[in-house]
Amino acid sequence: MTGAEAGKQAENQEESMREAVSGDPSEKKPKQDGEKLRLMFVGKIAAGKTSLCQRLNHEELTYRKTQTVQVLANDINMIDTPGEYLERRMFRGPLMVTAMNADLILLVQSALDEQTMFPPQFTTMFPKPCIGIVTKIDKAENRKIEIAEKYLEYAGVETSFRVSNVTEEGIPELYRYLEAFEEKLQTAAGEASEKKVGNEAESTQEI
Ligand SMILES: Nc1nc2c(ncn2[C@@H]2O[C@H](COP(=O)(O)OP(=O)(O)OP(=O)(O)O)[C@@H](O)[C@H]2O)c(=O)[nH]1
Ligand SMILES: [Mg+2]
Repeated sequence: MTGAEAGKQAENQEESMREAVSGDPSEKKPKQDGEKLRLMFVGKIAAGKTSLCQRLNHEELTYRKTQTVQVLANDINMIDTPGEYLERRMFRGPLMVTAMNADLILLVQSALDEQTMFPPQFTTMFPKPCIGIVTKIDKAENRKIEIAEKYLEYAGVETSFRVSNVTEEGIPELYRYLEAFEEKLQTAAGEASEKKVGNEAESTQEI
């Protein structure tokens, strides 16, 4: 091996070692299960919950009536509920229990619906933050979209988004909000675990 060849080989080895240690910075690290955001979707039959799940998962829209609670594991974990869970009072208990497994609850209201099934202050039944989503804005006039937003506001959501699952209008804005929410959640979890370690160290010293 010539000196130049040996130099090149050493350079290549160094490069692959650097990659092994730090990884390719342009590639996004796959999320661990505990790092993924868990969303739960609640809304009337045909409000557009499953379609929204498909959009957030970057899937094609395919109609499938949701018959039972569905857990969809992907980059974001999603709990899709059937409209019946909101429309029938007997399911309110299971809805509350299911919400314990979510980080954020999305109340879904179609802008084409003249009425709402969300009673005022509906969000108080969940011990988790709730946001509102107005769907079907591609088909509704502005007045109807505003009414749908009002319904969600009365239900007690923190903020709301207008989307179309068909044209994807509003989906990137919602996605950015969810990413920021996930980041905040991870920071809070990191701080909480640091505090716990600190407290444990203190109590060990006292002993
Ligand atoms: N135009 C339009 N149609 C939509 C939109 N979102 C959903 N749909 C349509 O509305 C219908 C019902 O959508 P789904 O997503 O299945 O509704 P869902 O809330 O999951 O209904 P359940 O599973 O019965 O509770 C389907 O035919 C969708 O294609 C939207 O933003 N715009
Ligand atoms: Mg569905």
